Amino acid sequence: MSRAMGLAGLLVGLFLVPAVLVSTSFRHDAPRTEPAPEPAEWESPSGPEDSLWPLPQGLRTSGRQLQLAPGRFQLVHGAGSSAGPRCGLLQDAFRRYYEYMFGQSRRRNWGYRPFGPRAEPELSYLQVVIESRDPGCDSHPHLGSSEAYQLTVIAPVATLKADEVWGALRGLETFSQLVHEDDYGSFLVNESEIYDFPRFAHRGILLDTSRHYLPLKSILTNLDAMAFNKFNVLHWHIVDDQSFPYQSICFPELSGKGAYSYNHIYTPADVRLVIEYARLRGIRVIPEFDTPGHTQSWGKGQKDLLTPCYNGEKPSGSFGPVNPILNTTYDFMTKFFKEISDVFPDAYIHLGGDEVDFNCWKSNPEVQEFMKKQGLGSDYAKLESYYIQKILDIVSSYNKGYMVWQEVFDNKAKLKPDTVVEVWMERNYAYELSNVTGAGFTAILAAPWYLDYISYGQDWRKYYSVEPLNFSGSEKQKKLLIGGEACLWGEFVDATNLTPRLWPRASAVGERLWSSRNVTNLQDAYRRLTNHRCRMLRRGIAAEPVFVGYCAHEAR
Ligand code: CP6
Repeated sequence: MSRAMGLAGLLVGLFLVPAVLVSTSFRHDAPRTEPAPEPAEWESPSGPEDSLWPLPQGLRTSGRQLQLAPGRFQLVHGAGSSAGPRCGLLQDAFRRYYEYMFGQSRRRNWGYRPFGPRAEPELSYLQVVIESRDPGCDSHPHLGSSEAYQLTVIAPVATLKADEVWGALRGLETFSQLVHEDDYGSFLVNESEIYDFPRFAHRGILLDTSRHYLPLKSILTNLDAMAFNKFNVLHWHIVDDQSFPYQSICFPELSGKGAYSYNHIYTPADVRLVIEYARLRGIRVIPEFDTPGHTQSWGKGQKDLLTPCYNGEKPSGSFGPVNPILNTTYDFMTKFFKEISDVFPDAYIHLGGDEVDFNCWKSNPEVQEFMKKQGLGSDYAKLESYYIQKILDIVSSYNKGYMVWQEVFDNKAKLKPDTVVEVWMERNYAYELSNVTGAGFTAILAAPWYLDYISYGQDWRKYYSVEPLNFSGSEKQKKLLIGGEACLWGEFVDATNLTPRLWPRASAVGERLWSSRNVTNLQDAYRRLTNHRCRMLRRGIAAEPVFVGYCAHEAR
């Protein structure tokens, strides 16, 4: 299946589905407004799509159920697939998803209902077919990766087709969400046809490992949860004012002096592990090394990097943002970002540039002198742009793209056309999106999705109800909004509360960024989200409750 096949192809495809799909309800992004299906099919309050999250773009299910026998059912490579048993990424995913579907039952040692004359037909295989010549088993996902897939569940063999392994990963997640266990311990799946692809290419979660150190385990668990919700970018806000846990190879003093302790660090091996664990789940890791502000911790291990602040004539003893007037600053940054470019395989690095406090620069006589000499007047935003542009040039020279926070655009730094501008300020964010895309830049929306901020009640509804494309602009501008991020800043978050604070609230953002624009029914979302949250619990994610209620498996 190629991208070109598109939705039209899907529709044609669906009408060619064999007659076994009796009494179907075709549900393409539509809330429940279609003609009522056969009553018998719907007497039970739950349908097969009742726990799908995020909702696929095109979905058609039948009331006919198939049974899966954990001892016999297999995930296999289909004939004609460009991937085979040597595709470690898929082999790993097969093992994982088998475990998600049947793992608990095996541990409980429950059998399945014997197949009697009245039993459902058996589904024996899910065959996975990668159609692109290069499946991408050993590659890293990137902004242009295809995550589209087509899933056909009809006895006796279900088929999952995708261009690349990334789509297969998304399809395996969806298939695992279709399989449910009934009260007798049987595993059932409704015959279905799904064609699916993401609405936005960049669907991120920001984790902040500076305000509090996050143990590796927390980060990996979060990557699992991200895969369950079809997120594909970990924005790793790895260092900030409070601590520098990244253990640099060239500059070990940065974490040596700037980390909270010798143990509160990410070694090169830790970083590699995070990147590989993410890759196996189709998740990119974009590191953020935020400068020139938010850099207090950098100063401890790198002499003269930060600007000395002055109290009148004399240095006050405190330090401000990175010192933009010294050559040594750029020598350091050149080496540092060379290392970062090598360590992190993603094509993008986030360079920060947010919330720069100009007071220290203003107080420093040498900075004032430099401003005069450079003809920057008293416009310190121009000094910030001067600095940022030099950093951008350094990073470009390593053939990396970059992301920046919106201030860098607001301060009118000269940006390469493929710069990604992340819009984070809540005030007038639609207007900002309009300006950023109007200037021809790619944008990412974070402003309405600050999940570290909590309040009483079901705030997921607020996150869910955001329509990212509600800003004024041409069609061309709308295409420049490539996605969004749910941000979990770390001031009040560590390993104790990370998971329940993020999930399932971030799931709301996940569906907004994956599913079709008209998937907006809050009642329908509520029902699916509560089920999805129970599934996350079963899979070991301590997601907080959506509202009052229970999960079936809790009682066992
Ligand atoms: N840290 C960094 C932060 C924030 C930003 N950058 C932030 C600002 C305001 C809110 C939440 C987070 N904690 N480095 C801004 C992008 Cl409300």
